[in-house]
This record gives sequence, structure tokens and C-alpha cells, in this order.
Amino acid sequence: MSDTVLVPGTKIKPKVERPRLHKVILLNDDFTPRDFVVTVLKAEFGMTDDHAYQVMITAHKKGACVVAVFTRDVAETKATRATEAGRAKGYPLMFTTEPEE
Ligand code: TYC
Repeated sequence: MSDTVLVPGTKIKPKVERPRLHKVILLNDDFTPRDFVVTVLKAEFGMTDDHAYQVMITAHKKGACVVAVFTRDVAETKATRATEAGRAKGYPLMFTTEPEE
């Protein structure tokens, strides 16, 4: 038997919810070459040349840019792989993740 007390006006959460999506965010730095950032965006996120350039230049000008949204595991794996691609070349290139509102 359930001991749940239903308080009038209290919201009841639906049992099934879509998993929250997570943003992958590209952070600007002063050292990673622009061409390399574009190469990583194309390789890890399957972007076209033009899309990758737009994302790179937005991060360069504004300090950060949302790359794409995924489920949490996929976002974290892609951010780690893309950050590691820069690290392997000695660049401080950084991708982070955060949950969507
Ligand atoms: N700011 C870097 C430069 O001028 C290029 C760059 C762009 C690096 C975007 C990271 O997320 C980045 N070489």
C-alpha cells in the first residue's frame, strides 16, 4: 500500500519524461588555430565547412558558441573527444556541456 498523501494543488509528475538534452559548448582561447577548430568541428560533429566556420567564428568573437544538443552521454563523449583532439596537438581547445533549461 502506498503512503503517498495527495495535497490539493500539488503538481503530479508524469511517469515518463523525455530525457533532458545537453548542449555542447565551444569555448574560445587565444592559441588554437582557427583552421584546427574548424577541422575538429567537422570531424567530431559532422559539420559542413560553412557551418563549422560559422560556429568557430561565433566562439572567437563572443567567447563561446553552442555546437549542438544531444542526450547527456553523447554530449559528454563528443565534448571529451573534441577537447582531446586539441590536447593531442598541444592546444588548449575546450568543449564543455550543460543541460538545456
Ligand atoms: N581565437 C583563436 C585564434 O584567434 C581561434 C579560436 C576560435 C579558438 C574558436 C577557439 O573556440 C575557438 N587563433
